Amino acid sequence: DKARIGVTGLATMGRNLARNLARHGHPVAVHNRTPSRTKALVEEFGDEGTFLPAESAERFVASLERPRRLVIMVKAGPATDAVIEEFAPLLEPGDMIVDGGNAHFADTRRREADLRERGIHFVGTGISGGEEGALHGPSIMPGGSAESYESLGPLLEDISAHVDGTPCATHVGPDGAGHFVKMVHNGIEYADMQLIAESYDLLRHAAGLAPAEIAAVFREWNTGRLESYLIEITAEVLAHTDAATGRPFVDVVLDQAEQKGTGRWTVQSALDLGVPVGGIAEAVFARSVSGHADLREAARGLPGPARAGAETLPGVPDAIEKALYASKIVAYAQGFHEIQAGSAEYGWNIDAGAMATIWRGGCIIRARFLDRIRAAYEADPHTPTLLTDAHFAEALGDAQEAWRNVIAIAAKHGVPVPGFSAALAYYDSLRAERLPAALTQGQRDFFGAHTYRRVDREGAFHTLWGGDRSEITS
Ligand code: NBP
Repeated sequence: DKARIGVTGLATMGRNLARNLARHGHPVAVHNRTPSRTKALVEEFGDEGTFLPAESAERFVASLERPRRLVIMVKAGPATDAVIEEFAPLLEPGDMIVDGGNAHFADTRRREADLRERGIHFVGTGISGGEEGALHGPSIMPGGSAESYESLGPLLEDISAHVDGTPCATHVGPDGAGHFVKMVHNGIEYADMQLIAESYDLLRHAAGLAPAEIAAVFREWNTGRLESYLIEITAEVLAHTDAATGRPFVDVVLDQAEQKGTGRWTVQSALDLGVPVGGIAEAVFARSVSGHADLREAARGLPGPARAGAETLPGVPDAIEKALYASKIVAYAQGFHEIQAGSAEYGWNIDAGAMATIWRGGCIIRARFLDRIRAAYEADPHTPTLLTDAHFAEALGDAQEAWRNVIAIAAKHGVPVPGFSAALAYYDSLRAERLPAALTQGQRDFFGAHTYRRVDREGAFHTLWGGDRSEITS
């Protein structure tokens, strides 16, 4: 008997994905460059379902029913190309290669175009939720052809997370659309985590609360509109005590955040697309700043306010909750703007509301909040920004005093809040009647004759700055 699907690359992710498929009753062929991993998987978990182990690429491909569905779960980058080159010659027109790794969408576009010429469907697929998600139900974001989704969709939806009976998997769009959306998902995740980190920092150093007390605040927030996986685990981490020292765990962890690159890609891509994603960019930069131990060491003695420490500021937790919610709305609005811009640029026709829907389960940013985003797109599928949705606009209005006060308190006490500040600046920029960009245009025309447009007439104009300062049309 043949396998319905095959997985090659059986490290943490591939192995759990294969087990997930087997547990759902799908016979799964398994293969890994180093055969010991394949053996170990079957030995340990062989009784969870039907596994068809193969040592060689040929045997692996031969064990798949046609059209073949082959999932690659190897280290993203050159390894993915190597594996494609190993398997593609063994496949036939109509077969499908699913790349479930964290590939850059530009690589996915290149691979898809190449394999399409050879008659093979290449399905770059974002898979979110880490190893737990892969095993128990991830959020799955497949790109590639609509035809391939007809064949793969039922399998992927079956093993994905489900929320209210709806699978957290859907066809995102052609070629690199799936990996693009997964990338922006990760960028949003960076922003969300940064905003939570700033909230913690303020509760600690402006409101003077201890980690255990802050854990209780997050636990409380998790019963309201901020309810989410990230808020939940924040409470867990803050409540944890280090066994070796008896100190709060958060105080024994080196304060230098690392990153694997998808947040950076989100910002790089946003720059290419001309989409302002300041909240996401500040989150990436905040990790970068934290890692510059040398700069931080050199600057440590610079003057500034002492942190409030034990000084208790009444009402601050509630104000921070409002600032966090408002800033979160902005970060997500920026991420969704990037998705819509990418969709327009590459002709993907992505349904933004459907992305919010499949992120509700399985992935790191899963949250009640995503239902609100889905509803916003249901109300107006073509809204230029989520900020103007009735629910979000009301929340932003309600947060005004708190949001501004929190940022002022942070500035006063020397607590850095780049995420909160960037979010508010974006909000104020969008709603401003006039922006100082008019002055920028004047400067550009002055030093570079770059021309400007006028508010009262069509056309491009230039002022003769070095001459009699009369205006000419250009
Ligand atoms: P890794 O990213 O650690 O990759 C290890 C796997 O790649 C092993 O199976 C290894 O085979 C194989 N491999 C390498 Br490395 N080079 C190869 C080559 N030239 N030819 C064939 N196979 C090769 O595994 P992972 O952490 O399970 O992640 C898999 C993918 O899923 C990655 O793209 C990752 O970015 C993505 N992802 C990971 C997570 C997560 O939480 N870990 C979440 C979402 C997505 P070997 O056993 O022979 O060395």
